Amino acid sequence: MRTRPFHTLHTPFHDLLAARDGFLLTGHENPDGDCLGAQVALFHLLQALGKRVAIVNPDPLGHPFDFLADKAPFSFAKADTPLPQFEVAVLLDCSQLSRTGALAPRLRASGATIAVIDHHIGSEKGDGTVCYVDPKAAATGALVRRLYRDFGVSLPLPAAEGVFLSLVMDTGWFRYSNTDVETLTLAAELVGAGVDASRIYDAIYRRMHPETAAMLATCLTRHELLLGGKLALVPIDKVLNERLAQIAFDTDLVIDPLRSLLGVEVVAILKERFDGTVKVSMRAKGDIDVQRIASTFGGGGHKKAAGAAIPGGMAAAHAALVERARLAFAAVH
Ligand SMILES: [Mn+2]
Repeated sequence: MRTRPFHTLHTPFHDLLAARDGFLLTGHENPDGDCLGAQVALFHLLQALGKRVAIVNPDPLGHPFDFLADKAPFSFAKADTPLPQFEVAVLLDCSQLSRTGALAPRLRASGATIAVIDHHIGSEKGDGTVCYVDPKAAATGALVRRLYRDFGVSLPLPAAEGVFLSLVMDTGWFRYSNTDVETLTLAAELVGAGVDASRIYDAIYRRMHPETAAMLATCLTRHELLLGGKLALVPIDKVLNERLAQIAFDTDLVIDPLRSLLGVEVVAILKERFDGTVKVSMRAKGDIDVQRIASTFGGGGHKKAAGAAIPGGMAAAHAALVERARLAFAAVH
């Protein structure tokens, strides 16, 4: 018989980690830094607990997160490659199998237990049968850090770097309102454990494609101030969107200058795909809850950062979004 790792907190999630073996860690398509950083950290925790574990994402590690390749073995699922043997699939930073793209039907058909570790609102109502969800946590990586404590395992450096990446990505390097005592205490502890903050910053932000400045100018030129200047909206048509994708342009670059403007309360970036789907990402300042706006389109996220996919092309998505935002402002003001 296997000896079970000792853990101090007995939730169904902790018991699952202790009792089962063969974990497949995955996350949403186009994984962000929180998702990937949390995967690195959970990978090393499960290894320390003596478990078989693999990270298999719907997409390969893209720029700028390719620097994580030497911190954990990342793989991604091509349509016909077999998945490693697993009993438990853990979704990180999301809670719906549909977010895992082409992996979703394979995970569903596997019969494996679906577990969720996430900090999005309502994630306990997703596809996970065993969940570790705390919407008050600034990042999914912070939840994985708590698991290390609960199991009495100390963080190896790659895991500390993963948690740090999660924290800085989801707090905007400690500028957003989710920056709290836990995040700052944790950051200090991680730097104490050897994390080089400036190296991580440089890896993410100092290796951009040379066309990035010109593309940023193009995107900013297209911004519209609507609803009395409260909504800043940037429509990115499919041709421009394709070009941005080719240079791995981070549309978050467009958000900050617009969110800085006096009077702007919501920034919305609308990215049109060739199939007519428009991906909307919203950031708020002040009292507006963009998660609520996103949820009216079937999307989700957090109060100050949320997204959704709207079918039907740019003109329809633009009109629908402005109308929902108008209603949201009317409800607050
Ligand atoms: Mn996150």
